[in-house]
Amino acid sequence: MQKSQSSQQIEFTPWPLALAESYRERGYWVDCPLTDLLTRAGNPGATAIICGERKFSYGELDQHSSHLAAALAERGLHAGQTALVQLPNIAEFYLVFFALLKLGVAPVNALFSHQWLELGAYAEQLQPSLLIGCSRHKLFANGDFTAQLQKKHPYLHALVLGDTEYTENLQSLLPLESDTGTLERSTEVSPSVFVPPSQVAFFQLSGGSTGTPKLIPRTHNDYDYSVRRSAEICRLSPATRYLCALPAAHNFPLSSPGAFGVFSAGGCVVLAESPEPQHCFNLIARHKVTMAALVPSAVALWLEKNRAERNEQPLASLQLLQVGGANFAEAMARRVPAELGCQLQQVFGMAEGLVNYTRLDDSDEKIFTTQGRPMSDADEVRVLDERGQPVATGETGLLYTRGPYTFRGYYKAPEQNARAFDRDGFYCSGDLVQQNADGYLKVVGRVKDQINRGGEKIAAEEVENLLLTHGDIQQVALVAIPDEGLGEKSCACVITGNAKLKPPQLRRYLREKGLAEYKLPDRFQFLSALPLTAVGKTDKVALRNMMSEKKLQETA
Ligand code: OOB
Repeated sequence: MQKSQSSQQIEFTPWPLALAESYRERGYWVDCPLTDLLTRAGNPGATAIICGERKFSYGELDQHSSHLAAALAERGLHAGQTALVQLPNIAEFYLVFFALLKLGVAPVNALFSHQWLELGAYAEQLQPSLLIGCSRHKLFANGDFTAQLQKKHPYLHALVLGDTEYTENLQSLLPLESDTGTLERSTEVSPSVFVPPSQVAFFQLSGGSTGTPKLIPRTHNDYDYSVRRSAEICRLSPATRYLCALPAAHNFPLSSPGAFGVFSAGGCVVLAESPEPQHCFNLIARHKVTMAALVPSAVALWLEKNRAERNEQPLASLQLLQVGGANFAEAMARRVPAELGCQLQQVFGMAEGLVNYTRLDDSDEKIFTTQGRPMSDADEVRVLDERGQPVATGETGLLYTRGPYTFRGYYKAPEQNARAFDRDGFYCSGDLVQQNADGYLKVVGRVKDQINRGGEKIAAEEVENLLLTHGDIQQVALVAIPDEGLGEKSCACVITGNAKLKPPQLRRYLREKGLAEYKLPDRFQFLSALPLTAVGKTDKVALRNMMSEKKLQETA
């Protein structure tokens, strides 16, 4: 049985042998499964997760996840399969994640804001054997979506957690704890041995710039290294109390250093439902949170709330605030230590791999004016012009990178991969950056056709393609418009023959197509023609300028 399971490996683009060997020799890859994170700090009694009124120790998390792995194995799930998981920021997110890692089933963790279009697209690509959702989400409030997916994927097992007592729901799948016989049996299952750490552990989600959302295979070795190194840079320890307020599945709160980094150091993850300031301030004060990670738009809300609190000191325990995911204005960066009384760390990362940090002992100037430098000495960064030539130090160019935790290819996407990587295997992130002489990066723009809406990424093409299926729309282009709160919002520039077409109709249309709410255009602009480039493509630069200069009468 063991043999046939290990032979079933999930497809991914491996690193070239010579590089892989050097990553091992230099100690970046240590061939440990990610599940080791739960026991690495060696204190099973310590609290790993606080979720509302519930607490889970490392021992419990380890045991619960082993039980779930065993229960799933009893249902026929095995290494080499994949799972589609969508859970909010609750302890079960990690419990399920570790159970699947132990079993060797590679999950994609969809964001809780995703709807059936996104989940359907992931299922289409992955052909998962398991679906885990939560009835708090409208997709799982009744059985329709699950039934629909099962019709397409007849071998799909489904597990939907109830809204209130999540773990109790899981217990129905798990052997009872009082049943020691079962306990022994389930702990015997240590399925992680089936998956070599050089193989895929799970899939990260790409922010995307194409029509369909892309999946990023992450191996145990590469992810474990990024987690270990990040935890080291951020000086995590058993005393760390980390507030997870961004969506738990996102690469930033998962591994930069995120919850996984905290687990590796034996600290505690305090789960927040959202970055909403009042909710977070209460959690910080109550649980003496020492560290948090936010996107810039949330920092703005925290600063505002903090000003209003005046004499209260809800953030007294907070030592470090990490900010990343989107452009962070220098003026706001300077306000973080001055007003929130904690240190700032800028983080520029991507689900595909490379993560840059300002270091804790960097000068204020560096911390306020750069997005940090690569976490690893083995990260190779090139800043190139449009002809692929290196630009001079400090000049603007496209960011290309490869390294021990930067992926080598999207899952089953050869055409996309041919465009995303150069001949040397460097991944082009689509970001325009400047690199100083000491390796620090500033993000100054992007060439990828993506809108960064407060850290949530929207692939223009995905929304455009959907709008083009509407009978009244002849042409469309989705562009970013500046927004004070979110940094950017989206504007759909539409050409239609139907003068009566209104934005609410179009938003409803997109919603009915199952598109996530954050991808619905914030504004619609009806035009008589789209500006074109010399070669006849839509000139998005010109369009963006037109929209942001508000030269046109707003129509939504
Ligand atoms: C993080 O990951 P993704 O995959 O959601 O988005 C990556 C993209 C980058 O290519 C860049 O365009 C943008 O988000 N970005 C930033 C930024 N951090 C990310 N743009 C400007 N300044 C920054 N500090 O967003 C992510 C993953 C791990 C850690 C942190 C962020």
